[in-house]
Amino acid sequence: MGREGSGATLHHVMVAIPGGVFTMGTQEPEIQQDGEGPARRVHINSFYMDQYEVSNQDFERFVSSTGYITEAEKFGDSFVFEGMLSEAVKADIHQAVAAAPWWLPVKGASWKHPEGPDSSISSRMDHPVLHVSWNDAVAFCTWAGKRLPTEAEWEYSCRGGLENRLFPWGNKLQPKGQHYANIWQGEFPTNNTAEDGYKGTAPVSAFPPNGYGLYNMVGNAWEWTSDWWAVHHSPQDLHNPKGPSSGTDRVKKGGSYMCHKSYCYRYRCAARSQNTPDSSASNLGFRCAADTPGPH
Ligand SMILES: [Ca+2]
Ligand SMILES: [Ca+2]
Repeated sequence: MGREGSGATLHHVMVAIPGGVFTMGTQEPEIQQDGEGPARRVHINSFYMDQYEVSNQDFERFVSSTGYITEAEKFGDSFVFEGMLSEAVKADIHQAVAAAPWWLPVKGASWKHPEGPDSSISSRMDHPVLHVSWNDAVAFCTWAGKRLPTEAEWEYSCRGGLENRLFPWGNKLQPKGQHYANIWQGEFPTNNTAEDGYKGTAPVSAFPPNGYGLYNMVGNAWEWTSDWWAVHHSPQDLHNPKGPSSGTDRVKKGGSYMCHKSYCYRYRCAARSQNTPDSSASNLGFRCAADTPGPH
């Protein structure tokens, strides 16, 4: 574990997750409308999980070998957090999301240009890839001989062998004053003090791993899962659940560097949120799972 998977082989690193039974969701939901409850006992077969979020370097390898074009590139824009934009880019934008005015649609924003055309990933190759839609994430995982994790597999992985804890490492946000995840310190959305060391994304190998050796399950970038979104959970679906058979949105887990307890207390294992499968944004990425490790 640790940093041995640096450089071109980062995406090789998967962890064998032992099968078992765990408590999925919570009886004490912090965000009721997200369907965090009820707590239910769920059986999970053994599988493999990427140790890290998929990085820019990983995604570049995929694009250079396949010529893949992401949905954000096809649409010509993607959502970027206002606090990360240059004045020049901001001056050009006249619409925002009414309920979340800090999200701006930026022309030319994509995985290669996370804050628009005047930005680049060259100093962030080991950071999580952003601006990838659910469809893009599926394309990457398929190419790598892998697949997206189900929500249940993701949450089981997040918990790292601990039962009924808020975070992958326990119930205390900062044991011994140490930062365990890349989230937001300060006042959202106006003042990001970056006490954890990162105003935006961090390298995918930053911060201590959880009990399964997985990094940044909460915080850094949100992560897509394979499930359709619903807030009511079937009491029958307790063995390797795959979620509803249809829907309009896909489940994302873990929160991001933009999450603060005051408005987005979603950097908890039981927390969940959703986006349409063609959505992309400057805080949303993914990691892959597999029944056996992928060939790449
Ligand atoms: Ca941070
Ligand atoms: Ca994450």
